[in-house]
Amino acid sequence: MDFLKKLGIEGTNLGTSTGQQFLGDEGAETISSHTPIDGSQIADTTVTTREEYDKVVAQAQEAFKEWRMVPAPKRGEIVRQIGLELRKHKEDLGRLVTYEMGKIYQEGLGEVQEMIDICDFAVGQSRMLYGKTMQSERPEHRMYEQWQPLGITGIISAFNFPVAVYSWNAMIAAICGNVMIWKGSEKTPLCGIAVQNITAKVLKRNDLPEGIFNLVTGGREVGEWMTEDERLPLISATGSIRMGKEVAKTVGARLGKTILELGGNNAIIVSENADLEMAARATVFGSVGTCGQRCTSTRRLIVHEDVFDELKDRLIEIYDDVNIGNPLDEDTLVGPLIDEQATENMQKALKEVEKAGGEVIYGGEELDDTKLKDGQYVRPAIAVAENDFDIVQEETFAPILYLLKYSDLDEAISKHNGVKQGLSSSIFTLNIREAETFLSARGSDCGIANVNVGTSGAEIGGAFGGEKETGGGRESGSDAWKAYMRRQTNTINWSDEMPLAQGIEFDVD
Ligand code: UN1
Repeated sequence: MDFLKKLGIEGTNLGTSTGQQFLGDEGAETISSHTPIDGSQIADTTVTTREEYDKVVAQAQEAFKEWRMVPAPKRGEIVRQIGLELRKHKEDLGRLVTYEMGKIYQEGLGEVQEMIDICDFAVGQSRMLYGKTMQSERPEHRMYEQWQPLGITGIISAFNFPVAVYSWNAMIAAICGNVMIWKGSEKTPLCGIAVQNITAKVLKRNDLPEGIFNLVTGGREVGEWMTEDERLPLISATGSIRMGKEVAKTVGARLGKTILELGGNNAIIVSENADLEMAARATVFGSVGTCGQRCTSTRRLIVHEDVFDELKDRLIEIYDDVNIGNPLDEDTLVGPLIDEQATENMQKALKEVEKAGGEVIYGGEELDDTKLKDGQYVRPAIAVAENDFDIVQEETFAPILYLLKYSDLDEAISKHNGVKQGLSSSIFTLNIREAETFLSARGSDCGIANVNVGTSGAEIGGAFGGEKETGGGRESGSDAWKAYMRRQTNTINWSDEMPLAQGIEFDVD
């Protein structure tokens, strides 16, 4: 396959890299990457050994000594070149994302576009690592703060956004002066290698040292080496709440820093004052896009009783028109789930809704006729449910949309906030009082709250992340860069006296 070759993917790939070269021998333990499109094997990747891991950390520590002293705008210039390389490889990398992860090609391209966008953002940010100046209470003293890099940033990313989430972290961390160790998902190792090949080209061209952008490959064990490792002051982890709690505990025990971007249970409130057609379209993208495997996917639709039936019927109409199949085909809107386990989880969830007293009113079945060999194709499901069903309280990584009914806005907001997660949220209404209430302190409790915009598909310019069990971290735009740096407060005395703060007299003569 041409695009694999162009991205430097071979039959067996080395899964450990210090930036410009890959480590290891081809006899090492490997993991196989299978495409969810038809279950066939794409290529193998070696798993990082402990010895290789320690080599990577040592190399990263060395690189940090040099990289931290490169002026931030010059670091931005390297990220600018990475953005240009990504533009050149957009189609090939987008295709690999589709091939290895299963999202449709349009979304694969969108993911690479997010990488390009964050590169552009980071280039600008590299000239804007601003610190404040303060007025000292002492005469002829100057006070200011400056931001310094932390060191090695450990990045643990998930299968569903195998390249974009890495770059939100890596490009911002890089202009801040950090070096990276990245462990992607075991389900998408080739995406990591392809991105590593792209950044390596830029590093080589600029005579930069090994060890700025590093890659390790493996499962839980490799992740634990990172979270336990005091040489990694910051761990940014994306994944399940269960995983995030473990990361928080381990990194917290050594007083390291974390950025956690964990599960969501995102809802849209649709008021009787909504433009229902807009609400329906946003809901469908949010619930069936990426086959329901975004952390921002719309899982709950909280609909006013006056428009409940109308919206339900319209949704079923649109769902009926959605093409499910090979994500590389242009007219497909829903590709496969990542693996068999995901299909099982979906089936289990649907059974639980019925057991709790809800009703699956549309879809949910496995599509054997669409099955390309072992691809996991399912029809997205709609279920009428109650917010307090155990299964509705959980994030099932599959295209299931729970319909909930409400009669007044306070009730809708209370249902909306009545889950443990707090990532993304939205309201569809043309009524300004409802919109502003939703955005107010008594409204949505999520990190992202939108009006007449769905829950998924955030732009990179905003800070991305959520509250409660979503983990509290913020990545990507706004001032998320601050989490990758340490704040240093500086006081300079340029007088010929030694006055103390708070007017304390301490005469030593
Ligand atoms: C994720 O699912 O982990 O807002 C990230 C969105 C995308 C990112 C999702 N820009 O849906």
